[in-house]
Amino acid sequence: MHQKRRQFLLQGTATAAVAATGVLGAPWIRRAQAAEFVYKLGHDLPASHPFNKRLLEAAEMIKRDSDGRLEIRLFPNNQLGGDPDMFAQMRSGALEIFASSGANTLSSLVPKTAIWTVGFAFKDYSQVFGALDGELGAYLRGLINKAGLEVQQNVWDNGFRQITSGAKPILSPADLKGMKFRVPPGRLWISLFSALGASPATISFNEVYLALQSKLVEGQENALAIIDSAKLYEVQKYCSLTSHAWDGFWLVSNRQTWQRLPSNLRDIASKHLNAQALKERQDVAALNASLQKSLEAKGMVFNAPDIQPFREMLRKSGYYGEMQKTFGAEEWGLLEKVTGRLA
Ligand code: X2X
Repeated sequence: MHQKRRQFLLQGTATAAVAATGVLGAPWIRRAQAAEFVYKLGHDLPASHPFNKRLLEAAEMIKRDSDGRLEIRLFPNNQLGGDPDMFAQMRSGALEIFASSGANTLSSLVPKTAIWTVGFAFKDYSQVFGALDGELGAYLRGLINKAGLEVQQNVWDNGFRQITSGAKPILSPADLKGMKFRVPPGRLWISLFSALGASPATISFNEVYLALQSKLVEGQENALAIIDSAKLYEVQKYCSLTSHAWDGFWLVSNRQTWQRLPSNLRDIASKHLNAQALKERQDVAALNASLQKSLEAKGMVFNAPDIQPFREMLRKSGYYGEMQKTFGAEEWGLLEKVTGRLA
């Protein structure tokens, strides 16, 4: 149908077209320009974050290579709702693609995808992507597929997470004791910050700025690229460089929705989404390495605490043993293969 319409437009003049269809006002022009498939992609990061920028580029390339047949429309910044809402929309097919942190909403359906939240597991990016582009990633994608979802191969980077606070800097676990502390929705985030002595509350990202501003919570943790792009420095004074956990995003769709696309369009979309994910990883790593200065210029005060007491506290509280049980021997083995022994 689409092909015919294009040929028709190429061959015919406007007059001929109007005569042929018998329609005045040429509404066919608009129809001819509309994509055959319009897929929404929802996520929780600010539009200025490299995540959104690289997705926009992917969307342009997908439109170009599909001859305009597939248009991916981006909805950043929780425009479509909080993460749990978007996750439900994606499962029902109302939202075609959702960028889900495994540790966040996806783990409500596929609990083991939260494994990358394990505290102080990854030491650097080579470990992170060694695991996620390798056996652990393949294993997790298998579980996501079993749950009826399609997932793009490459994980996008959210970054190593740092702790911010309002009233006092966090220099040791003692400073976290009893502190009302925001964590993303997800049981494992609660386990981690409870084990560190804080009093964690799950709050969807779109409500974090207000929750900090109104002092509903006193602190939170996120990567520098988010602290900057979501302007959390306006409502938090201190930043402790703990890199206590790494986080990323999978692009997920419900299977029927994804398979509704003809296979050549699926291939085009996956090719560009996966290639852009690799570029985004570089952007985020570079930003996280360079943002401290500009955040300091905006008034944040940084410290780099010794992380041994934090790890020690997790060990003593039995956190790693509990995690090992939660994830199971096979998954734990795949993680430790890359990170070395954690427990
Ligand atoms: O909610 C968060 O903190 C965020 C934006 O980092 C995630 O999506 C996990």
